Amino acid sequence: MLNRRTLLMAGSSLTISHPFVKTLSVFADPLNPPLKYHSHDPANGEPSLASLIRSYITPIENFFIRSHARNPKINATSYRLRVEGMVEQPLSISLADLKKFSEIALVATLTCAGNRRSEFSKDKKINGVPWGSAAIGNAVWRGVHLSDVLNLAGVKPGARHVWLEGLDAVKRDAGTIPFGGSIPIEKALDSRTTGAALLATQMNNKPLTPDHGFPLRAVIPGYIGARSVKWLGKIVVSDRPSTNHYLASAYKLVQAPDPLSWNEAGALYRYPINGAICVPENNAIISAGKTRVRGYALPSGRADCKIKSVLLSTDSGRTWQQANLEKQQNSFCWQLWDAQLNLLPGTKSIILRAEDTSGAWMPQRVAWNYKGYFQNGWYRLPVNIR
Ligand SMILES: Nc1nc2c(c(=O)[nH]1)N[C@H]1C(S)=C(S)[C@@H](COP(=O)(O)O)O[C@H]1N2
Ligand SMILES: [Mo]
Repeated sequence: MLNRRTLLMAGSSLTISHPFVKTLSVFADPLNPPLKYHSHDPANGEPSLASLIRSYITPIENFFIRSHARNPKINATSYRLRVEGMVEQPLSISLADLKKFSEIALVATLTCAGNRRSEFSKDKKINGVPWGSAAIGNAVWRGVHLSDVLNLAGVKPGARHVWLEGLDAVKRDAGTIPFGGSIPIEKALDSRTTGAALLATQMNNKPLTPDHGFPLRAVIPGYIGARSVKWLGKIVVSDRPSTNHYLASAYKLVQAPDPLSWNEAGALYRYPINGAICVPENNAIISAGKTRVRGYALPSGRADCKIKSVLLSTDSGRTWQQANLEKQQNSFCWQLWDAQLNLLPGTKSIILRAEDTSGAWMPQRVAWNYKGYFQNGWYRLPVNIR
């Protein structure tokens, strides 16, 4: 079978011969290169930085994929979402039933807690997908409010957390477990802010693709990507956080992988401010003079929080220049920016730091952590100025 993924596995520059088309280059569009895959089974890929920031809304082909297991095969007709636990009335909801709830569309950025992980490896090696800075994307999500579904089921007093469980089977120890996690009940019941939790059937006005969670996924604006469970099969309302590995142990900031460290550390939910320089590329050879620099910044994932300023330095942080912020600005969404810098011969790097309206800054340095999460330190782009 010839598709993008098998082609990628076979190598990057395949040409196909055909009697009528002399030679057809498969990757004819240099403006739209496919994702760079860190692994194929499961699928983990990120776009090039240059293609990442071509538009405010990230096209599906440019949207990173982070999966812990193979895509489950789901029959949309027999598919049911189960809602159980501390509810008055457990529910079993088909895709047709979902259409009876009011339809909501919202724009939200999804980012992996491991975005920029590879920068930690300069200090000490880290296991896990070696993400660059493109494990992030901004999409239009369409679906229904999680709160509407929970209110129909009737949340019992004393409920504190809402567990979300996928239909995938992740290999762990001798067997398999579903990918899952939970969010606080307050986030799950939010229906007023643009940060309201969504059960999404569509991404950029198309049905979800299998890689992004067909037929239904959670989208939890402002939270690490791991809380936006794909291939959602079950929702459990509970008085305690999920016992799923991906809430109880993984996705925590620890220095060592021992049980005490895991238990002492809190689960990660909201993501911090972050940002990256996407153009020019790493180690680019650039002529001295004016150069356009572009990238993204992400405000902390809290309501009403936006990027306030993006600052760039070409002299190791002694002086800073403001970047222009593009017009489209929404909380829970990234901010694209650009700047015209005057690069002098001998400039070694361009440094970025950003500030948001909650007062958060990207810190100068982030301490190494065992899983390599939340790398949001000043972004340093090495350049060669000729
Ligand atoms: N069921 C399931 N949901 C999942 C995952 C997964 O492996 N299985 N990965 C999570 C992680 S870690 C991230 S960052 C996002 C990535 O979403 P995307 O692949 O659509 O970009 O999905 C989350 N939801
Ligand atoms: Mo992630």
